[in-house]
Amino acid sequence: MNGRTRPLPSVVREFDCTGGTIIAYGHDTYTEPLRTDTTDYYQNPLDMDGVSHCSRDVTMTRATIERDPDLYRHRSMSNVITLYDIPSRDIKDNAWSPNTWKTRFSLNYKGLPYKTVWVEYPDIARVCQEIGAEPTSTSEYDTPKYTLPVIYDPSTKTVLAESAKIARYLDETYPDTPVLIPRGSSALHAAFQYAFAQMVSQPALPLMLPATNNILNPSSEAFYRRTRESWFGKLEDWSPPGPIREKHWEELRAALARVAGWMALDDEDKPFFMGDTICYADITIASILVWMKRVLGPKSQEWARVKTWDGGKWGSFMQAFDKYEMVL
Ligand SMILES: N[C@@H](CCC(=O)N[C@@H](CS)C(=O)NCC(=O)O)C(=O)O
Repeated sequence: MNGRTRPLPSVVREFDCTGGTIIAYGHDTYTEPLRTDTTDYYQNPLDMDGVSHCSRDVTMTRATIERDPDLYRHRSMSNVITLYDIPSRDIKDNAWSPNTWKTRFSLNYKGLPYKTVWVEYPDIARVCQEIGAEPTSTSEYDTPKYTLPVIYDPSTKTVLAESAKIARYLDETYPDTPVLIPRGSSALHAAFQYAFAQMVSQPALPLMLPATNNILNPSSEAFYRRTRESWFGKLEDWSPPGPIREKHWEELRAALARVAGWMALDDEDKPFFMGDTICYADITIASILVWMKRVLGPKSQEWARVKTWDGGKWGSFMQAFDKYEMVL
């Protein structure tokens, strides 16, 4: 074993599966030699080959568990859910994708342990077919379209694609965890998902897709550029700095203001969609916002601007998600 290592502290040892064994499918690999410059990197007990399979997440995991051990009451050594997600070349813990964050936030909010398998864009269809995940839609070429997130839950031997279906599955399968979609609100949630996608996700695309392309690994970057440019032309021309980009920001600001207005209808001060408790509609919003924060940069001027909108609502909204913003 090269590099300085030490065993995981006992609290994390119970989560060896969450301690950072990250398998990379695809053309780019994420295995990296153990870091020697910090004691915050721990030897993953599953690593027998002298290489740490990306232990970057352990620090955050350990801190989070120590802060809030109840989050992980469903822990077990081997029977954990696998979340299939798309990696990045320079986001701190890889995770950036808004749709997969819906499932990641859902799992984190429920305190269900899981491990992440990273899949590059060109490999998504093959990996989904190999593990038996259904396509989620039909592509522009009338072929089945496979997307992430996908989960595999070994305790029920279930493979499931599509973030909202996964949320419903998690609620049904783990009824003693915090509820994502309260009973009786499935229809409202579905309507909200649709409205939010049209109203907020769509105007975010020209601002966010070119920036997203820049944080992908080479094989995904080439795939993303080719597929997205077939929709609207060269990515760099989608939202160039200046009046066009300002107009896009204004559209997004107005869309989020409308959502803030909906949320204030019951009570000006309620932080979340259904009051004081997070539900899946909030997770949907947080997943778009975390994408913006991570891809534009948590310290970027653009993200700073979003946080101030609606009297600072979105900044404090995202602060409430800090403790669920982890990558296992
Ligand atoms: N409705 C799906 C959408 C999932 C989705 O579009 N995922 C993107 C990543 S953010 C994807 O896998 N795209 C594959 C591709 O573009 O080929 C869900 O919510 O799960």
